[in-house]
Amino acid sequence: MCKNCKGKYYITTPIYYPSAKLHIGHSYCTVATDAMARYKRLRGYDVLFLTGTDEHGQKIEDKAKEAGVTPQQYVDNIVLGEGGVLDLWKLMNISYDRFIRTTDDYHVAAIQKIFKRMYENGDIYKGKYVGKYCKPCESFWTESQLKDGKCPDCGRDVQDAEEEAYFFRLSKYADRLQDLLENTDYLEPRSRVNEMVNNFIKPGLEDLCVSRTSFTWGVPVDFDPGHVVYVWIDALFNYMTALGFENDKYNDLEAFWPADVHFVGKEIVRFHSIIWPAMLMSLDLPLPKKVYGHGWLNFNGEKMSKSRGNVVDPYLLSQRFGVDALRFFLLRTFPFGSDGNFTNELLISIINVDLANDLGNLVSRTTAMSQKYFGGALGKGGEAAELDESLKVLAAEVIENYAKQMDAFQFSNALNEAFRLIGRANKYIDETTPWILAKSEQTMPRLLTVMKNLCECIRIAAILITPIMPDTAKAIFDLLGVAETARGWDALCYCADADACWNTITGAPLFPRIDVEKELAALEELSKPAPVVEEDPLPEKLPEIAFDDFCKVEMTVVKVLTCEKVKKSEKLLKFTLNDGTGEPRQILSGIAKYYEPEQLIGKTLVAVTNLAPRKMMGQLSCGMLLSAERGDKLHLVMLDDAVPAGARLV
Ligand code: ME8
Repeated sequence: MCKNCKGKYYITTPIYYPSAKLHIGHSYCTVATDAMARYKRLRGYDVLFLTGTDEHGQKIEDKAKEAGVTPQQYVDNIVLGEGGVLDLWKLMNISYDRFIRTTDDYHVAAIQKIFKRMYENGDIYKGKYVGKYCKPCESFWTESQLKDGKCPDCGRDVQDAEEEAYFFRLSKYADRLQDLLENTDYLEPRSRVNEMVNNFIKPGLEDLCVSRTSFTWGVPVDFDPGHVVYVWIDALFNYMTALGFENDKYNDLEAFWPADVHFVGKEIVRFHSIIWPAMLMSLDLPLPKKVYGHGWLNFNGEKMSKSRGNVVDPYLLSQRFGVDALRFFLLRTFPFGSDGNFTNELLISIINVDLANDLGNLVSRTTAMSQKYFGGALGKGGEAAELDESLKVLAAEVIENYAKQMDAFQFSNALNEAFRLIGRANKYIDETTPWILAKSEQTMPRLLTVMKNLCECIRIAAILITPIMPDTAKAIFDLLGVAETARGWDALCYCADADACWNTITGAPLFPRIDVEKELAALEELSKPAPVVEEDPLPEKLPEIAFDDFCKVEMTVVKVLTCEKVKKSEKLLKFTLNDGTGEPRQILSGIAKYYEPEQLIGKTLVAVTNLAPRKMMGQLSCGMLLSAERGDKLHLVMLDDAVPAGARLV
């Protein structure tokens, strides 16, 4: 380990189901994990931050079928495609170190070995499963676990399930699990411990069904064809296979396992605090140090879900407000362990109050005054006063509290601390009235010190917000001309004395104030689901014809020589065409509604050239141009210009 390194730190997010595009709720956990990873890096830890996707299971198989693609194509599109999972994490500035997909070969092979090891040590055995299955949650339930006959997690209907299956001896670990939850800090917040112990362990843990035969999109049990491994075994072990457990792809197990913390949403705490440790116990492996179950983000008081049509789109919000503002909002507004209610009003208000008024204003006032009174250069000298001491004392207190809160995953409280310093600095401007100090030569030294104190408060606050708003912190450092070496945790000691110097510049406001009414209206408009375009009905089917009948139609490639509207007709265009014979051919076509004549000159079209000529509006039409029609839309059949005039369609 390097001399300055504080140690290893391994942190994970849940791996996401790529069954639909991710929404702001998914971003919540990943942004929190990213902030923690950045904080630990700032503190000098060697961090490994893992995220990824959980790609197997019946739900994915069903969705792929619906979409008419293979399950692999389906997940590839959501993970790698435009606007997919990887794009979203890039947009949200997620600094993950490793990304695992459970369809990765090394992971699949490792899961097969893990399953076999538990089979061989007797913890997995073959039996028959009779019970209930919730497809959306990929969860098995016993009759007694159901809530009003429905899935206790999501409240949806469950289906009967009966099949030959493998079981994991979960019951065997009940006592050890209860001890782990009750007598260690394994699971946080503590409020979740009672729920696990009282609702799941005390009523009696039943053995867990860990294989399925009714679908194929999963990791095959290699010693019993037809069975696929239960998705949660496949998914949970990602935390270890991504380090090299039972595979040669990576070699970090010794350095990073056990994980320091798994961040997970509250509804999957059960899997992480019962099934996961039990399987690790079965394999005699060290347990992760902590599982932290965060709350849910609802939207306007309701659970966010695609079927309700109320999912909040992180792309849209980042576009409107910037990624840092969104990251800040998520971590500043909702205490990490509790549920939160997302509303657009709240988002705008937090941006306006904290970011535009407090932080943004402090930075722009300070840089503007530094420019105005000192041309941006705050050199040596100055005159200190007693009042300055209060800033120094507060900064030390804020730094200490901030660290305590971050170490306890309380992002909201930690940010609160940083904003106490920002608020105090704003007040310091009002107390010291720099614009009055600037009026006299005699008070200029005092003004110099006031400006240095302001810069120092901002620099310290910027270090503290770095994990949450990395781009904003950098922008602030650049405005204040802070050296690289003064941007890290080790530079968190307050110094605004006579030797301190700054070279500030001014820039555009960091967070312009948002017009609430206008923005709410714009968001409402932009969030409206795209209008459903009703497909025109298919044209009626025609009776079958003999091949000979088809051969009677002469279809020839033609080039448009001239094209013009027919006088007094709204419908007709008159074409002169080169049909390869050397003689121009005239055809009238009722397509004036769809094309401007000039658009068509030079185009390569297809005409029926053995149709009996007929007169239209007094002019002769020798043939018919082919077009494709559905409902009220029409497109002329156009060919590549390389196809020569006179070529016959066969
Ligand atoms: O659970 N608010 O994947 P997932 C907050 N594949 N968090 C939310 C949320 C919301 N509105 N909606 C979802 C899975 N989440 C499994 C994990 S780990 C070995 C396997 C959170 O895509 C949810 O709580 O359904 C979970 O932690 C995460 O998003 C991924 O959910």
